[in-house]
Amino acid sequence: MRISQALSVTLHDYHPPRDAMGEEVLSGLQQRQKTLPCKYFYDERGSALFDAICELPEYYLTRTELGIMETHVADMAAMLGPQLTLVEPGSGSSLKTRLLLDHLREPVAYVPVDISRAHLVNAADRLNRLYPDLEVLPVCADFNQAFEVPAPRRTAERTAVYFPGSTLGNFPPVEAVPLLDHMRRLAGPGGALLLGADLRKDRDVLQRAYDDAAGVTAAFNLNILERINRELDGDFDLGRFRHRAVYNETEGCIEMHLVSLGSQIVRVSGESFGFHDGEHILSERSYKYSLEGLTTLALRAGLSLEQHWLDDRGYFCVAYLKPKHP
Ligand code: AVJ
Repeated sequence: MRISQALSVTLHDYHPPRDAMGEEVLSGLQQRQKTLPCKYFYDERGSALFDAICELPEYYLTRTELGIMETHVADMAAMLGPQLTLVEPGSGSSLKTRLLLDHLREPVAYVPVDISRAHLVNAADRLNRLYPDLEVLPVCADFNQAFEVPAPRRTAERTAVYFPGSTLGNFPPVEAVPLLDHMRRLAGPGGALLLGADLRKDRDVLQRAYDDAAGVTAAFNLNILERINRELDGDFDLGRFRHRAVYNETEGCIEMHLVSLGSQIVRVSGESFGFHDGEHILSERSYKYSLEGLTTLALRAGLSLEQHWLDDRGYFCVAYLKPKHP
């Protein structure tokens, strides 16, 4: 871990080495079902495209979650309590966080954790200027790997982990349980978790949210190939892959694919990968939950769902979770 000064904030840097991406990408492409880890969507362009996705009419998630937050933020802040250290894994642009910060009583520190360093530092710097009484302590890390929450100068009453945006949905249940368990440990025995989760719903609504008319999600999906070309010496022909989003009803998840148009051979870091016509790379899974499913998942991670808030259509859920055995 490196500690450095970036803009107005001190950065705790656990950024994985560059070859970590190479290893994960190559091993994903070597599998029978070729896959790419979705965390690598978020280079600078990918992060900007994701911000654009959040504004799309079809992408109801961000808007709906924000609506739930706006309506119930006072309740949430009351449950979270005063003098908090708020940790946010996968903080991105920290858009929803401000609403929460504005309602918390005397929050002590905000710890945004993100893999995209430039995006993280900019967001942290902005918040640091906006909230002079708050200690903003950005951590650059893959939040699924080990990192420590930097100690704020003032001691906090408790630690809460804010995990909005249905980021949890990117993890299949076998990975979601250890991840939630990790967050429970970050929060500690007296801590809490505020979690945003997308709920199961009509297939067409879901598929449109991941295959918008303007093609922003398609550009977001294809951008991972461009990143591989640039950073891992790849030669993907972006005109020969097509974006596809399908709802897998059995698994309860949206799958994003990159479909090969024709048979072709692609080289990445000196290795060759053959594609036949119509073969696809699985680039992202986005799990959708039922309330019961979410409750059981949380229980398996030692967390009990104490309270939850929904929008009128029941599209999205924000849940307040506490360690089962404090
Ligand atoms: C950032 C994981 C919540 O799954 O909805 C948006 C990512 N992918 N459109 C999601 C995403 C395609 C997003 N999460």
